[in-house]
Amino acid sequence: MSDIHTRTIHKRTCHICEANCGVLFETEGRKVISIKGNPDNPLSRGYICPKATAIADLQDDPDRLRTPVKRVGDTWEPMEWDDAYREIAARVAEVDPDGSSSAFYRGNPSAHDYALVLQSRHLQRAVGARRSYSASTLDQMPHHYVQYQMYGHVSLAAVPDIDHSQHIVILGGNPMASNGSLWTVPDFRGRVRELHNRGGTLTVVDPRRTETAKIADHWVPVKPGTDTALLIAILKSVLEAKPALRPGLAEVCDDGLDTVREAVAGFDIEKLSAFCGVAPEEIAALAKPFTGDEPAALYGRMGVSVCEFGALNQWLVQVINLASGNLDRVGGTMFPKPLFDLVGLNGRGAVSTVETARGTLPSVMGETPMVAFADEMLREDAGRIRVLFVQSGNPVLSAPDGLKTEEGLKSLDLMVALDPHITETSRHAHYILPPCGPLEKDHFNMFFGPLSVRNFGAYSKPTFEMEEGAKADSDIVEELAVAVHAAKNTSAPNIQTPREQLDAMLKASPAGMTLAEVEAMEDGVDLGPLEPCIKDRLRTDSGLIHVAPPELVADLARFTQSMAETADDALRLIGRRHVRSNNSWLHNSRRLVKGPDRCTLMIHPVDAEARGIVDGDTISITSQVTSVETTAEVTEDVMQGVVSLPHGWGHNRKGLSWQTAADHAGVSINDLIDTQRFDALTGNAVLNGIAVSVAARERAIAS
Ligand SMILES: Nc1nc2c(c(=O)[nH]1)N[C@H]1C(S)=C(S)[C@@H](COP(=O)(O)OP(=O)(O)OC[C@H]3O[C@@H](n4cnc5c(=O)[nH]c(N)nc54)[C@H](O)[C@@H]3O)O[C@H]1N2
Ligand SMILES: Nc1nc2c(c(=O)[nH]1)N[C@H]1C(S)=C(S)[C@@H](COP(=O)(O)OP(=O)(O)OC[C@H]3O[C@@H](n4cnc5c(=O)[nH]c(N)nc54)[C@H](O)[C@@H]3O)O[C@H]1N2
Ligand code: SF4
Ligand SMILES: [Mo]
Repeated sequence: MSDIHTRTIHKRTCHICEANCGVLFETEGRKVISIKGNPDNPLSRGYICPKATAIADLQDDPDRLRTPVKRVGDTWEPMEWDDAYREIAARVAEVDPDGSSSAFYRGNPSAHDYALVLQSRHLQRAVGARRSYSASTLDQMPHHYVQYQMYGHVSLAAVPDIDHSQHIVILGGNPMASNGSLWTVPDFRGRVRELHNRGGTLTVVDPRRTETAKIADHWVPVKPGTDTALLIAILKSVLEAKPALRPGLAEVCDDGLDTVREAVAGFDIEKLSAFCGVAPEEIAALAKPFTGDEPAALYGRMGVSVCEFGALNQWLVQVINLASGNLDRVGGTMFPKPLFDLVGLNGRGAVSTVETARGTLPSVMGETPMVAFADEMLREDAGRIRVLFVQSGNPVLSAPDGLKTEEGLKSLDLMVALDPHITETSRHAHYILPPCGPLEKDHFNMFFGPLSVRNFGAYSKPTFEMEEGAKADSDIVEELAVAVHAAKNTSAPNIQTPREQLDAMLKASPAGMTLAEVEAMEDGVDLGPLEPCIKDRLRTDSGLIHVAPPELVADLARFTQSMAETADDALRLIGRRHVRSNNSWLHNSRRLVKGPDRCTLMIHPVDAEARGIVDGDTISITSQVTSVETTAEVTEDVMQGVVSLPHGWGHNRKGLSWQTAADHAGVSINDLIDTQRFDALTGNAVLNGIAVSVAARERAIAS
């Protein structure tokens, strides 16, 4: 802990994104003097991105709430913690004693707070809430679904071994901005430089010439939502070039590859090519790394997950890596064996269905899809959500149809938000419970070890002592759980501290270390590069990879049908991430929002000209749901027929606490997106490829 006069260097893991970089915080008292990358961290090797500096802004944020608050009319009244717990618990017991009308929504920062993940389960049990929603059905359910079906565990992911690969092909991912997702790959730029130094190649398939496409050897534009065609075409080339599985893989696979071969045989390359807008020669070039012998990895991320065929796409990605012999191969895609083994410690997860206001929907990992969220609050029958806990999330800006989500939130009998701010979402809460600053919490990379490009784990101690009266997220949910049990007269279980639970789980993982041992290694525990290990990792009953799960093979027919539908000629709206932003919640950092407005609509010059739009014009974007206005950015970096607007903006709502964010409001892309479209297998929302018209503001809305 720091004392007021001395400067101290603290080592921690950055909690903002999945890259999990090691950071050095130099402090004097409670002041952060400098923030640098930790060169001794074997995973991130000294790299940090500009967002790391925002950690000091988050810690010192003058707008952040310091006590619980309660909404009274149009104002917020500060409260003591015990009073807040008692009042909330009494309301829970009164409104929904059995929990059947209660739900939780967990946002993205939850995944970066191991202690909150562990303790939040206790609050949900105390409330008895059976419905869980999270950002996962806006983001990644196709990955979990396919991992469950093929490998027998929702968390068993094969990640590209970029440090030893010769060819990396990325579909719908932009790690130069996102720093990698479901692929913990800090210093992506440096790792690509090394790939290039080895004579390797990087290819990016994306409707936008992204920051990643700009450092790649090839950029292949693709029509939004059509990657399935591209993937089928690549797979056909691979199956032709490599009719049999390589030894080593053949023994761990069932005979599903024959089924796959039959299922894709009828697809015609010319038709696939016309559908996705990628020429047959381009498709052949894309397939080449996978028909040759050098190690190669195919990786598909949000652009191919948050669409109508998310699971089908992720399955095809896996099958291409498998059939080309690159799965479980050095330089191909491999299963990490982390310090903390989610796969070994937890049950396999589940794939089932759930009854909702929208009828029966898929349910992966026990969740209800976010596309049903607003309707579940607005329904009028006994199934209505009446009590909602929003834990570190901002669904008004992050989930489709923000306006409908707000209507839903307004109809709740009790809403409790765990959030440092009065946000677009939490402004509808009856109570907001704010956690301490990020530097007052400890950290462990629970979910990201299993996704890292090295076998790795790291624990960081709190950098600062807790401010007086402050509480960590995990303490808040635990204390509230106890209060709810008391109000309902149910007996509270004996709840272990997060550290005790982490220690037990670390000991039960293959490396078998104690938390004390891990904590002593402040640069992280490096268990070395990824290694082939598929035999010990598979969790299917048969012990074999299910190459052709029937649900996925059957989904090819749904895709064939969609190819036959006539497409309209509307512009297609896609999202965009920027390295200085993170979803909705870093816009209160002055350091990060400075510079030109980032919430612009990128539009190709030909599309702009056709509408009389010039760069910098105020334009309106109209979808089925509503219209929003923003500034046009005319650029060839987005393909013709496609427009791009980032998500996470739209701080133009009233009554927010984040003043700097409100001064850089932007508009919310999710106000434009409806909840009707989703991936039929996983219920994941469709957030890209939205039909819109764009017009200069002064003119009538027409495209
Ligand atoms: N159109 C479109 N929509 C998208 C996406 C897209 O690409 N396009 N991306 C989707 C994806 S991938 C995701 S993950 C979701 C994210 O969706 P959400 O997780 O719902 O949204 P965030 O914007 O990350 O909001 C995080 C909230 O947590 C709060 N917060 C920050 N730190 C802490 C903390 O330490 N404790 C607590 N209690 N709260 C904290 C912030 O103030 C903020 O209100 O958005 C999705 N929405
Ligand atoms: N700086 C920053 N970093 C972040 C975040 C952030 O908001 N800002 N968010 C974090 C979170 S929660 C997540 S989940 C990850 C996401 O990490 P990524 O998936 O790497 O991030 P995106 O920028 O959403 O990349 C998706 C890409 O898909 C493209 N795309 C859209 N539609 C299609 C399509 O139909 N086909 C193809 N092939 N491509 C398409 C988009 O143009 C975009 O470049 O990033 C994380 N890291
Ligand atoms: S890439 Fe940036 S935001 Fe992500 S962990 Fe590293 S420093 Fe933090
Ligand atoms: Mo995400």
